[in-house]
Amino acid sequence: MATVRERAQTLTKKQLLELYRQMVLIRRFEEKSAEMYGRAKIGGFLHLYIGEEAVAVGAISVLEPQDCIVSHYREHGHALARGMHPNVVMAELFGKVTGCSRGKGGSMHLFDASLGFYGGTAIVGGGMPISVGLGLASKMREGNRRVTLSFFGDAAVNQGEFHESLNLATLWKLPVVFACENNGYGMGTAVERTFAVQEIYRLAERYGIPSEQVDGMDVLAVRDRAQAAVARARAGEGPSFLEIMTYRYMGHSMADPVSYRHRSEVEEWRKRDCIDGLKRKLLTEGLATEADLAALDAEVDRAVEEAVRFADESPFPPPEELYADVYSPRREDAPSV
Ligand SMILES: Cc1ncc(C[n+]2csc(CCOP(=O)(O)OP(=O)(O)O)c2C)c(N)n1
Ligand SMILES: [Mg+2]
Repeated sequence: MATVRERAQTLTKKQLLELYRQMVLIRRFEEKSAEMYGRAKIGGFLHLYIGEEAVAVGAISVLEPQDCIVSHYREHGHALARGMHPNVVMAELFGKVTGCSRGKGGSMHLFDASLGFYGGTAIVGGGMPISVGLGLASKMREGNRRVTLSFFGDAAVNQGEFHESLNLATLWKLPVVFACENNGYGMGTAVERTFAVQEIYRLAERYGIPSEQVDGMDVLAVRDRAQAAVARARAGEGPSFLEIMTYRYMGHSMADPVSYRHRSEVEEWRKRDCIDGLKRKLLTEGLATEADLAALDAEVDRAVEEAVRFADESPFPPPEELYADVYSPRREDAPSV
């Protein structure tokens, strides 16, 4: 097994600590969001990413500023890893006007085109065709300079869009990296109970897409495989498919009593926790000290507290904003039937 030092040959100490900081930020942010939900500061649905941090952080760490990300409704971690400010994310969860969608999107609709962050969508599988569109635009206008990283859950694979998107992305050799976050469940239904073929990446192989399974609890493994996939896309070699094996420690949403799995299963996965794992490796290989990591932990705690203060003190959108940014075609533009 390669050491962190060998695997991360191209990473500086600063970069390794940044991967750690981002994973801790997502973890603390999500824990605080759960607390704020309990205090009714956040309404509607809330889907937490706790346990899956290495996926977002590892994969997004290889993107360039011009690249695009398309995510699903469990997307706070992707937005934070892309550099969306925690204040802005928390404000959106609180429904405040200082949020990225001016408080009218909420948890499932984080969006910021200036970061190349194209949602946040509540529709399972709905992001994949958008990724293909972004990929087509990049190919036609920019010679594949802009790569799209498309995140979706295991359950999205059973949607029609999955097949349509993979087909067109291969046919047109688009610069899209499909990142399937296989966390073992679609709501309360285990993957074993829904898939005829258990290894999801094999489905993508049928479309001629280079596909592989990746350890989603190891941020460096995710980064490594994402790097290869992004390089292929940028070189005009077309899409790749990563089945990233991960696990959510919490329920599907805050409303989920999690009666479909045993606690011992969660405990087993926690033994391979991505933050603990990186921390252990950094310390044992002398790449960081306890003090380095404690300083980052404290910095993150302050940032999350500040995000809550910012969100709490921000105003709700004013009533006159109700119809702002609502798309409605004018009657004369509507197609005649
Ligand atoms: C088209 C569509 N069908 C059904 C739902 C209801 N639904 C919400 S989440 C979910 C499960 C998705 O699981 P997965 O894609 O594995 O993502 P995870 O929650 O595990 O991250 C379903 C079926 C939906 N939002 N959209
Ligand atoms: Mg899932």
